[in-house]
Amino acid sequence: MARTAATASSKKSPSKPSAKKPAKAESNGNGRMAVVELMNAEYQKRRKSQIEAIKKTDKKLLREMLYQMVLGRVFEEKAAEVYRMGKIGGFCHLYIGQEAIAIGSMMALNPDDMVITSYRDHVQAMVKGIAPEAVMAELYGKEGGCVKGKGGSMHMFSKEHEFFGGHGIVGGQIGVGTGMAYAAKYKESGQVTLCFFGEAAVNQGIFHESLNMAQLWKLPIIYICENNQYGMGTSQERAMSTRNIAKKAESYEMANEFVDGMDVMAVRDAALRAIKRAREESLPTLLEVRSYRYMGHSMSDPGNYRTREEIAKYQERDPIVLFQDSLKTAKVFTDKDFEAIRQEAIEATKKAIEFAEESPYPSESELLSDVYA
Ligand SMILES: Cc1ncc(C[n+]2csc(CCOP(=O)(O)OP(=O)(O)O)c2C)c(N)n1
Ligand SMILES: [Mg+2]
Repeated sequence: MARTAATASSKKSPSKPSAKKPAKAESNGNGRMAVVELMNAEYQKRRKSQIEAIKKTDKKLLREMLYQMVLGRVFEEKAAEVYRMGKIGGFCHLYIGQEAIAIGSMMALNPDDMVITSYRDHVQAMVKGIAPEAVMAELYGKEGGCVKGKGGSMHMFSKEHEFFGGHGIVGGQIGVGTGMAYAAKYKESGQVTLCFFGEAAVNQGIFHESLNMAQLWKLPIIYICENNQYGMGTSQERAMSTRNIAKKAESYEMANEFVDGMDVMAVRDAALRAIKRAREESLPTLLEVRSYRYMGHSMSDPGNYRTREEIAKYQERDPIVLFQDSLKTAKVFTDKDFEAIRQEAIEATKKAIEFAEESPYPSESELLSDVYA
């Protein structure tokens, strides 16, 4: 099991629950800075292995992985811009900074494998094959969206692409995803399920109930906890008695791994191991993938629970910058290639915006179709 110094659980003695006001960002800042310093040092040690992994991976696949990461970033930066212009209404949760998790894990799947996630779903939807046009039009609430403009940001979905949402109830998708894996096993379809959720969902009963059943019934599922360290404005250390989420799987005798979510090749390696376990032995895995959310919880988050310095510190180990650095050192791509990939992503995003702008709003006759109550 891959472990890092940064996962060591806190030595703090249990303290009485206090009714005092939440700690200010400044006062818990030092501990958080120490964690990122440790992760940086750990990554530097591991960098050689990332380069080795790159050398063993097909160049075309590496290009596609980088393209999808850059597309996710450029697409969401544009989504934030048009949101501020009032073109997108309702909630909008961005994935900026977490791209290595979706790309590293999902690009290790077969096309007919299944994916389910939370409301932070735009990038996962695109990696699963839903066109950027259909995702952007969905954000705009337009007819050309992947669910005809009736789902919006939180509810991307496509049966054709085996992408089962986009869920707004924290942890809700863990139960549904477990059911999907049960169905795949029952029907002997050979499909593997990837089920993403945030670290705050781990405190819910459904996480524990689902993991217990998945191990008991030997389900082909990979639970991916995207630990971006915050659940809305609450940091993990204020809400969870242990920092070590991967270890929780051991209560159910389930395979588990801690992964650096800023390192796309490390995520891919861990995902490949878990997918093999699911496909060949029909066994579940819990992956805790540690990353960091650069943006607010949603577009309406003022972000006064953390400092700018903390965000900047994590951005020093940006997953796209780290990947490009290693690709360059391994002499796979040059700065010119990186620029071409970026331009391609900008172009795809431009097309998506044009499509969304031109697409009509759903007609009134659509109001009650596909609605179940
Ligand atoms: C059952 C439930 N409780 C509370 C909420 C309100 N809520 C929405 S997002 C969120 C935080 C979730 O954080 P996390 O699981 O870490 O995911 P992240 O947003 O960081 O991706 C909360 C409490 C909800 N949507 N559903
Ligand atoms: Mg979180």
